[in-house]
Amino acid sequence: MTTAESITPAWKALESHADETRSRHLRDLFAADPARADRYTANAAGLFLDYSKNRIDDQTMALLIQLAGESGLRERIDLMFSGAPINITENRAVLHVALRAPTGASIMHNGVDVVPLVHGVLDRMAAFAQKIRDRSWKGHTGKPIKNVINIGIGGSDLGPVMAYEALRHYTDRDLVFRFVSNVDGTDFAEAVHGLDPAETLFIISSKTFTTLETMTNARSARAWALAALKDEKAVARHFVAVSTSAKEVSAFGIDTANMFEFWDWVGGRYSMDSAIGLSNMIAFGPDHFRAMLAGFHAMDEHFRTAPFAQNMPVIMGLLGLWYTDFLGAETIAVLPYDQYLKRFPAYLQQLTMESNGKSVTLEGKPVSHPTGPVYWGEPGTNGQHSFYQLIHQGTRLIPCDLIGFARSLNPNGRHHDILMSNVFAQAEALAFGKTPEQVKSEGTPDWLVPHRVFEGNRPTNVILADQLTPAVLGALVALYEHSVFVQGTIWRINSFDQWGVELGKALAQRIIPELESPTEPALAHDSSTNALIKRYRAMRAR
Ligand code: G6Q
Repeated sequence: MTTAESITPAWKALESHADETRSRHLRDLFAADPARADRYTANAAGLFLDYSKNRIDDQTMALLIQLAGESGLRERIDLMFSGAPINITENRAVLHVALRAPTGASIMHNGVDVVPLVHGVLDRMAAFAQKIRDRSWKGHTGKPIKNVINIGIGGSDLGPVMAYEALRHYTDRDLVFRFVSNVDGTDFAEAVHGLDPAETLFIISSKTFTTLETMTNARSARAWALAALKDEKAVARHFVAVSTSAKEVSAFGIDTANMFEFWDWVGGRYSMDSAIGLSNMIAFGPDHFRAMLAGFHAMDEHFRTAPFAQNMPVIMGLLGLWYTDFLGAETIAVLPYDQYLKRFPAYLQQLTMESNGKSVTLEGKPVSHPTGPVYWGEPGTNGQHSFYQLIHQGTRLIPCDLIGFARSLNPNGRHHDILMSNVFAQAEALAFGKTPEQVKSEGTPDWLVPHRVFEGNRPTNVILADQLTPAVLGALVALYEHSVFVQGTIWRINSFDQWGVELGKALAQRIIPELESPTEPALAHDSSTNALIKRYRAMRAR
C-alpha cells in the first residue's frame, strides 16, 4: 500500500462521520441510550474497560473496526506473532510476546524455537535472584549483598524502575534497590550515597553494551567499588550484565558467566519482561515475576484471538486514533489512581512516543495525517490539584485514561473509597460538565456564570482491576504495547525503530572533545552552538 492507499474507504467515511457528529455531546449520547454503559465495555486478562464516555456511537466503532480490517491489522498481528521481520528498517523480528510465552509453547525465529531459550534465561535469572534473596550470594569480602543498583537507560531503565515502584508492595524490604540512568554524575552519586561497596551489586543493563550513558556510569561504578574493595577479582562478585552482546560484555571486563542474555528481536522499550527485569526478579522474587509474565501472556492471547469489537488493545488503539486523526487531539493523559503506578506514565511515554513518533510510512513516504500523540500524566488525585484545570476548562481536547483498583494494597479506613470516588467523579465531570442553567440555579451571579461552566464532552476510558498484582501489571503493560501496535499498523509506520534518537547522540560525540580539549578548539557549528560552547568553557574556567 502507498500512503494514499492508507486513506481507505473507512478512513474517508470516518472523516465525514467526524464532521457530522463533532458537535454531539456525551450528555445527549447517554440520554438517548440507557444501555450505553453496558455496551461499551470490554474485559481481558483481569482488566475491565468502560469506554462508554467516549465521543463515539455504534457507527463510529463499526467504521473504526472496518478501518482496522482495511489496514490489514489481522495479518499484521499474525506476522508479529509468527516472528516475521516486521521491524523493516532494522530487519528484525518483533517478538516480545515470546518473552512471556509459557513453557511448552513454540515460537519460531529463523528456524529456532525461542521459547526454550527464554525459559532457560528465566531459570538462570531465578537461580541468581534466589541467591541474592536468601543472602547466599556473598560479596568479595564475604558479606551478603544488601543493595542492588541497576545501571541502564531508556528501555533498559524505565521498565525496571516502573515495575519496581508498581510492585514495591511485593518486594523484599531488607534489600535496597536503586536505578541509575542519567549520565549526569548526580544520578550515580545519589544512588550510591550511604551504601557499602562490599554489600552492593551492580546490574549493568544494556542491550548493546555500548550506550554512552550506561557505559560511563558502569565505569564509575567499577571505580567506586574497586576503590573500596581494592581487587579486580571483586568485579565478579559485584557486577553482572544483561545484554545481547557477549563480546561487549567481556570487553568491559564482566565474565560472561555473569551475563543474562536477551535477543535482538526484543526492542529496548519492549524488554522489561526479558532479562532486563533481573533487578525486578530480585526485588519481588521469581514467582511474582512469572505471575507478571502470565499477565502479559493473558493479554497477548486476548489480543491475538479476540474479535476486534471485543478486543481491548484494538478498542483502545482505535479510540486514540479517532481523537488524534479525526477530532484534533494532540495529547492523551494517563492518570493512574494508584501511588504505586507513579512511574507508569513515564514508562508509557517511551513506549508510545518512541514507537509511534514517526512521520514516514513503511514505504518511506511522508504520512498524510497526524501520528503518535503526546502521552503524559501523573497519579490521581495529585494531578487534580494541578493540571486537571486545563483538561476540564481549557481549549484543548485531552482524552484521558483513568486507571483504578477495587482493593487497595494498603487498606486504611476511608482512604481507598475516597480515592476511587475521585476516579468516578472526574470521569463524570469530564463527560457531563455543568451547564450555565445548573450554575445559575445554584445562585451564582450572572458575571461569574461563564467561569463556573464546565462544557463537558471530555472523553475518558476507565480501566478497573481487582488489585495491583504482578499479573495485572503485566496485563496493563501488554494492553498499551498492543494498542501502540494497532495504531502503528493503521498509520503504516514502523513502531519498532527509533532513528530519531540518533542525530543528537552523534552530535554529542562530536562536541565532547570540544568541551574536553585543554586548548581552545576550532568550532565549526552554527553560530549559536559555537557561542554556547565558548561560553560554557569560559564559565567553567571561572
Ligand atoms: C528503546 C530504545 C532505547 C534503548 C536505550 C538503551 O526502545 O532502543 O531507549 O533502550 O537507548 O540502549 P541499550 O540497552 O543498548 O543500552
